[in-house]
Amino acid sequence: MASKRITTSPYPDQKPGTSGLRKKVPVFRQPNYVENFVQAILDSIPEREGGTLVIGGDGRFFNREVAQIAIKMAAANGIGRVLVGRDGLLSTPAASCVIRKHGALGGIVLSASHNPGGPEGDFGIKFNGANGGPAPESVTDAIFARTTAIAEYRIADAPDIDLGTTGTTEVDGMSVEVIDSVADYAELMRSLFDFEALQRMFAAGFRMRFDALSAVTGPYAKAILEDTLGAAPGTVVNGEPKPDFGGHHPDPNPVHAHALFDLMHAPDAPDFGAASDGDGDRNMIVAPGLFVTPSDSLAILAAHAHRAPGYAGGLAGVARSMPTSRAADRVAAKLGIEAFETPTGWKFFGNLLDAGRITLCGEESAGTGSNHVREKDGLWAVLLWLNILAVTGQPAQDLVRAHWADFGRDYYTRHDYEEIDAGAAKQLMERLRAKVPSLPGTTLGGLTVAAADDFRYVDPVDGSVTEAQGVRITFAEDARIVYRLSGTGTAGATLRVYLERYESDPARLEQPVAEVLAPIVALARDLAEIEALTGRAEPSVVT
Ligand code: VG1
Ligand code: CO
Repeated sequence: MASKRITTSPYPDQKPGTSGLRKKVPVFRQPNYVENFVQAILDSIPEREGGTLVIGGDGRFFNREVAQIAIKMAAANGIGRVLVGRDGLLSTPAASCVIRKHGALGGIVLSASHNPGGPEGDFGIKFNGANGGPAPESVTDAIFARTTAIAEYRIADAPDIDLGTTGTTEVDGMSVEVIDSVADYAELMRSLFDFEALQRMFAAGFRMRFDALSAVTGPYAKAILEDTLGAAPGTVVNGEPKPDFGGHHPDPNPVHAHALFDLMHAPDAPDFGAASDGDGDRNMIVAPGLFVTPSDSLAILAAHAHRAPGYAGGLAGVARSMPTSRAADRVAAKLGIEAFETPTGWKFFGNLLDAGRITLCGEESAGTGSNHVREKDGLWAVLLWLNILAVTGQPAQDLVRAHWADFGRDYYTRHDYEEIDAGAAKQLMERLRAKVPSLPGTTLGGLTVAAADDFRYVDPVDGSVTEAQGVRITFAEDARIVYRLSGTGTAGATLRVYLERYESDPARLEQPVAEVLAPIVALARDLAEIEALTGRAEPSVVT
């Protein structure tokens, strides 16, 4: 074992955000940068002596190198056992599953999720605790504080381990098990879903396309959909994880997963289309000719979850992030269960899940999950959809339309202004916040403001308060605008504007989304003075 001094500590320049530390690869490759952060994580794990640590990532560029460093540092810091996915691969939900199943102290998850990879792309390191979920703010704050104070790190003087073969070896007296990345996760999925019903559905000719976007979900989707459930070979495309995701942006939305989107809108579309992101925690669902918004998907899954064995007892409650449409709330009201509204980011769901207050949760950014792990879970959402389709025998597009007929439709879109000047973004939000108190009761662009605030969350379980989570303006006409700044970007700032309008008139459920929302889009631009302050007349991404 060796102690090495950190002579120059380039980290930190910023607190890790809701999804851990995300930076450009060249930043992570600075001397001591990774080591500083990993040592700070290890220092903040209480009673780590002899405990188990899980290590794995989404396979992006630099994943293997950081996995080797983390293993050697775990050995030098008294960890008793490391479980690492083969080739250093673990999807984020699989890492959560492995942490929980094996009673680990936590896990180090290497991913920048939906951000592009490669030598000039993004990298990320996140710490998940013993419940399998992202560390709460108290822990990430402690990690951050530690990075500014440590002067040395501990690392084993040992050769790299062979990550390519499953089996157990030792590093400086610590046991390292290279595990099959898929096995524990697949077993968990089998316990939740009616695999036989799914096998019958595929045997009867059900066709689907799963686009893994050359990211981590490929091996999971192939093993479960093709090898276990009998989906036709070739169902999973871009199924080989690549360090640069084949040059793609592994973000499952109609813009970045346009190949799938186009296929599902073609005349001979398969029965169901799905995609997942870099680290496998997000999902995109497309029915033939119909994109299912993530907000609708959460609501539809909540309405039908009881059809899958894992949820046959019904749901305790549902939660959605604040910018997610209110579609899930309508389902909760009908089911007579609690509905919660949390800040953006998965860690806020953890307390509600741990306390048994909710069973399902989700975000407009294509994350959906349940109490089976403590992360959002892309493939899980796809399997729940498939289970519902198998039980109801209904085509996916009919299921969506039936849902709108029952509950009304939440027309929804998100406009992202990426890589804008950070100062301008801050100013824009400050000006909006200053306007908020005077808005209620005023009429803007023909709509009357019913309420306006900067979202403040009081955790119903532990009472902790999280301030300034986004400016939301609701209108008497059942419309809403939300503004917030991204916490996961790695260059400049990203402004996200979330726009929605509810419609319950049965004759108005099939309008073009852009048309329905056009007045609200225009109003949102004016109100925040987006062009004047950022110089952008148009968003860079519309989903
Ligand atoms: C984005 C999404 C948010 C999600 C987060 C992490 O955050 O909006 O809903 O939880 O990414 O997802 P932000 O702060 O950039 O808006 V993942 O799949 O990147 O871990
Ligand atoms: Co992700």
